[in-house]
Amino acid sequence: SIFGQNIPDVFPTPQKTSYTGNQFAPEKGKTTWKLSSNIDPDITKELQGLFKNLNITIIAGIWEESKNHTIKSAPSKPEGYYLKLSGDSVVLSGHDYDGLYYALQTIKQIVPEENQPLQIPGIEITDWPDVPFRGSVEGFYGEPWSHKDRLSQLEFYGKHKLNTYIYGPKDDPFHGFSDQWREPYPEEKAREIEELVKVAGKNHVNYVWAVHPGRDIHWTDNDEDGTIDDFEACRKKFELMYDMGVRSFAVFFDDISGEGTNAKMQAKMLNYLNQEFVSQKQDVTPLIMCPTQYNRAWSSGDYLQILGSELDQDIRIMWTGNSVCADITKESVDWITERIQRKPFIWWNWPVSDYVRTRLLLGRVYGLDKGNQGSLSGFTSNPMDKPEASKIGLFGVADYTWNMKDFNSEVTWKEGIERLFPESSEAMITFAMHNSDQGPNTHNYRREESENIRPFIEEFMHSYAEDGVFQPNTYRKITTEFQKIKEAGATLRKELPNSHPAFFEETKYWIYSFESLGEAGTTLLNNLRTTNESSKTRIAELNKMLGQFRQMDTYSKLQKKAGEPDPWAQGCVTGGTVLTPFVQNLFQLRASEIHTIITGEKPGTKGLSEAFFKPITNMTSLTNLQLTRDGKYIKINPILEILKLNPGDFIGIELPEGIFANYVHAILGNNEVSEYGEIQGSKNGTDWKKIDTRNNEGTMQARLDEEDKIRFVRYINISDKTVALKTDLFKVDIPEN
Ligand code: LTM
Repeated sequence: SIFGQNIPDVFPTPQKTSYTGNQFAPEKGKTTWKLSSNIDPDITKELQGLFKNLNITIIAGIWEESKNHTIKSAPSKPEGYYLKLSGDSVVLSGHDYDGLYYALQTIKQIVPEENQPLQIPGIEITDWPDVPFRGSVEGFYGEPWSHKDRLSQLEFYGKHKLNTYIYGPKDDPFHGFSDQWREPYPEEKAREIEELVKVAGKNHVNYVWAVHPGRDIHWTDNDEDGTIDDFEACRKKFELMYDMGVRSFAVFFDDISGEGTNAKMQAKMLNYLNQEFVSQKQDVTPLIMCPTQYNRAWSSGDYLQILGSELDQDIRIMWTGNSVCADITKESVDWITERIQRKPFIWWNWPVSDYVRTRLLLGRVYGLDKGNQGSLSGFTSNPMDKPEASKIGLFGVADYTWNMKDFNSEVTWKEGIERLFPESSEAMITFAMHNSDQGPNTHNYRREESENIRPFIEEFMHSYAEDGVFQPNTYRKITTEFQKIKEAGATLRKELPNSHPAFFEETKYWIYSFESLGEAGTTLLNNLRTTNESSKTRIAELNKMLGQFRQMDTYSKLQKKAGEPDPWAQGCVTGGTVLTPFVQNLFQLRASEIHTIITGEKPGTKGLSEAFFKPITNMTSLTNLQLTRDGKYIKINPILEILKLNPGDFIGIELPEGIFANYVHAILGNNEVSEYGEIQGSKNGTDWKKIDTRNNEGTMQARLDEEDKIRFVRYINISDKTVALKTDLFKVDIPEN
């Protein structure tokens, strides 16, 4: 509340806002309209809807500074606008069409339609964006967004002053991650694109169509007409897209090898398209290209310098930062700017989750340097395959790219959720704060998760594991959080199917699972309370908890998409960084404690789901290793690619406390595997001993004595050479009791 007025905040945050301290309630009457002749009829219509039958003057239009008008003109910056609300008038002055449209979007936040009778705050805003092109690049692997999804995105972008949507889903064959890039779209898809272009235009969004020719491109001129045939094929495809209404184009060369990666030829091709297509058309915006070396970790030789010096100056070059998935620091922006001799166009790989598909990335936008103001030609975020869920992140991207200096990561994140889910924002905040981290991943890009409770959980586990005690305050804090999670899950399960069916469809198994996690945590913590209930009751309670926890596995199985080939990509994980491991670990401690008290025996294995068995490796590229439990077999899910193990590299399995391996069986490819490496076992994960295996053609197996108490089993490369292997099978047997 400012000056006692309830003025809603505007997002993205305007560059300059001042309040006059007055609030006006115009009387009913005849509205006076002073609209410039070049105003868009859609904008007129919306203004008429907002300010009808009021004794007030509405002045709106696109004014240039030179034309000495009585009102203050808009800032002379593209997309800028000036807005003034006072007792007798409302002024909207756009620097250009986009500016006027954005003035209207701001007014709609300040004077919401439902706010009747109309109260107008005294306010003056001068506003413009920091980054010229802001939005998303649909550039992920996996199922592309649907037509309906995209329409909803475009509307969202318009409202939040995002002006760019780059169309480049890896799995659209006509975009071209295959040899079909040259071909026209089938009729139905073409009609859809035409509609998208129109809707984008209405929302002041540039629909940028990207081609991805590099997997199958040849720098040859077979018809000997003096032009490389594929330059011409690409120009022709652009012509087809132009006829469908597209006016912005990009060419991607990411994730390719071979002939297509040649920087000189890429530059030649882009310049050709610039001269023979863009310049010829007059109404096409400057080209955007994604290089093959699109991040610093992958850059080598003079590739980037060649692009920098040879690409026409108006062609924009995309850049993901210091690595594939990275924060966008000022230092990394300066590094690339120098090489490509122009401001980079950022392709931010967040909240994309194609490399961690079991996770939802719903956290806040951070890691983007405020010092990048004025240093970027564009900024697009690569989102999740879940478009509705991606809007939480995109809201933050809109705020950062519009006004960096006033960007507040935490405030924006909360505000985005409150606006997107007004009916259930509290539950959604709880859900989002525990579903934000990628988990261990090949790109080593991590986001914070469960920060509100992490320190308490760490303290609790530390003192409970060490001494079997815990602080009552810590206990209460964690218990309250699990109850909150349970309730949040239940609220979202009930409300979202009606209020946000599309979001719910994308995330329902995570939501169900979140509720089960809340229940399991609550039951388990309850089990620790100090009462004199019998151990029987305690065991019944632990069994109940196990049921709740197993429910999460069931949801995960339901989430597995039919046909998804990669085991690591299947299923859903919720609270995967802090909460789920906490419940797993605490259960293990508690179960063995109670079991021992009652029977004096070692704990059984029957109740333990695969979540209690862990893959182990020291290979950073393999942090996605997953296990499956099938009765007495614990198996590493096979990896499709050939794995290269350097000297000392290992992969294996860790069993829970009190459970010991009695057999190991590995099929890893060829004889080389047993020649250069061996299977080892360990009681504690630190001291390892060779296991004498029977070896044959890459198969290695041995029976183990349970008395040896081997809880860790691994295959390790003990040679000084790199060993290539295929993980067809790596399994450990445990006793089934
Ligand atoms: O990042 C780029 C330029 N290319 C691909 C994307 O298609 C993919 O979505 C991300 C994240 O996995 N990584 C890439 O390498």
